Amino acid sequence: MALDEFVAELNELADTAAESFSQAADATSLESLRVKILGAKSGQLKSAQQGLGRMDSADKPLAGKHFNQTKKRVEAAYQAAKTRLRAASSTQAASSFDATEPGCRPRIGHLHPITQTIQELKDIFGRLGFSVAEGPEIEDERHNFDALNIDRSHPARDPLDNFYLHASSDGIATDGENNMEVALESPWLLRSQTSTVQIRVMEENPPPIRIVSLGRVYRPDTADATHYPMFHQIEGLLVDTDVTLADLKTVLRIFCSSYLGEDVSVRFRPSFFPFTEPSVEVDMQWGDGWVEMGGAGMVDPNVFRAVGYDPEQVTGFAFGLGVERLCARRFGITDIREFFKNDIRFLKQF
Ligand code: FA5
Repeated sequence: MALDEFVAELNELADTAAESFSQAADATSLESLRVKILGAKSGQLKSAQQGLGRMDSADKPLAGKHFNQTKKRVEAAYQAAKTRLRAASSTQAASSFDATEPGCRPRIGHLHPITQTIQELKDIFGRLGFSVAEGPEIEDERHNFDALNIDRSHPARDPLDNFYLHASSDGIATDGENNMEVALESPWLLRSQTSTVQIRVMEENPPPIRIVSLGRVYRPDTADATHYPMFHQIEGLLVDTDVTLADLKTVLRIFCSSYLGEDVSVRFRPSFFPFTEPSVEVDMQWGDGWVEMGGAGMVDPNVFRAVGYDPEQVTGFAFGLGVERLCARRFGITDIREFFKNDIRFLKQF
């Protein structure tokens, strides 16, 4: 094959290919053109390359050079067409955006129902003149037991009924670093009740006192519909002169009606707590029956003495209610374990 003829053939192939690529209307037709012209097995360029073999050997270097230039030109034309079609399709996508179509509503998170309940309880008691006090979840025995008139032999201190930290109630702790048993003056535990905060508030403030404290407490209870090993309590403490059990009942009844939004009956049953005298169990009506919401009573004189108050001068009432049970009562939830499963189908109802 003569060199002139080969060059003319390649030039024509390149012109036609550039023309065809520039006219390709969409990605599918561009792809079939690519296969027809640049295809590795039987594309036009491949067939033209076979002409090289038939050249005189003197012409081969020049012919080869020309073939490579042609190939580059054709490939460049293909790339240009590809870029052109891609740009066109994204403009088309942008112009097909319809601002009047209804959007997908983003899912907005919210506070956990127990956190919402805590905020609402603080609001209600705030309106009744109670301020909010805080206390630590890791406590010493003085605040969880001693100052609350729970003596050393009381079963409430049993290690099986409490989460002691590194320690048993006999004051022996394991020193993790040295792996030795060390005596602790007062072992620590996860508080089993928010009554600890009564002590902390009275230690730091003179009477009168009117506080609520809300937070987590821990007990090794088996989880069931009304129990969980970690739960929340709301503690209330009112100390003044001439406080009576009637005041306690009135405050609790107003609170229950405010929180549950109806005239709820509250029932007191005689009970015993070392830190109140007399003590009562507080029940609220639920349908035809009653549910136990917490304990309450008049602050025991020994508790006043433990914090340096004079029981001849002051009287007071205290109560401690279960927050999960209150929230469950309000929303008709029959199993408090639902609060801790973190099942979004349950949580999103609140
Ligand atoms: C107390 O914890 C006393 N500190 C309450 C108190 C305070 C009495 C002030 C007098 C003066 P009790 O152990 O009964 O009492 O618990 C109070 C409430 O916490 C229960 O009525 C219940 O509503 C809730 N509760 C108790 N254990 C659990 C648990 N495992 N899971 C969920 N709620 C619980």
